[in-house]
Amino acid sequence: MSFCQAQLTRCKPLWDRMLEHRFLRDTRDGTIPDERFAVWMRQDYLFVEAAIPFIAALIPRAPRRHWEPLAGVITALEKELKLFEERAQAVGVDLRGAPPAFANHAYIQFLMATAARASYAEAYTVLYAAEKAYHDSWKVVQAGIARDSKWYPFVENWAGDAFAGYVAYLEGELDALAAEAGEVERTRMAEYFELTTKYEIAFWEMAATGEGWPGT
Ligand code: MP5
Repeated sequence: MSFCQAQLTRCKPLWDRMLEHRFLRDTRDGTIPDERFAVWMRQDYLFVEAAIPFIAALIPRAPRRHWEPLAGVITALEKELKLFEERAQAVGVDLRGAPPAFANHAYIQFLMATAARASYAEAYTVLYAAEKAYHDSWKVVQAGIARDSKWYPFVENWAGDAFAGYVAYLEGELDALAAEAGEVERTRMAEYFELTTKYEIAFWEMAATGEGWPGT
């Protein structure tokens, strides 16, 4: 079994928890309150912005064949920020209206620490897990959301065919990196996959419960 398939099988209980999250269900069913969705918009805008330096930091350590695709990821992220800005304008949300929530702050720090300290294959594992998580999560939403929902452009972005192709590409490349890695590094890659999945769950939970910091 390939590395990615092995991780998705091993982490299936966690992955299913993510896909069954009430934030996704309520968005799919059209019952999500606008203010709840706005929390996710504000927070994910900050996350996507932070993903740009994460990707940029990987380029100098990437194999030559990854330079152009990673540069393309940065272009796609800039386009995504514009999608957030367009939707925010349309529904009257201030994308700079709140600082990063606890889970978002932690996830962003995790990205930065991974870029700085982990091996390239480990960092690429985080990239794959986060992109695969979003593709699968928005597929859940796509299965029931009204085509004329004001949130549909987000569904199209992550659940669409272009993104599916990108995730499939990442999967093939990560499998190749895992095949070249030694046993110790492969074990760490598996840990990064699981940790990223947990951050994704924490992110949906934050979107569903609010932007505050625990205990404050
Ligand atoms: C992604 C995202 C997908 N936007 N937010 C979280 C919390 N996880 C994953 O990444 P991208 O780079 O926006 O496609």
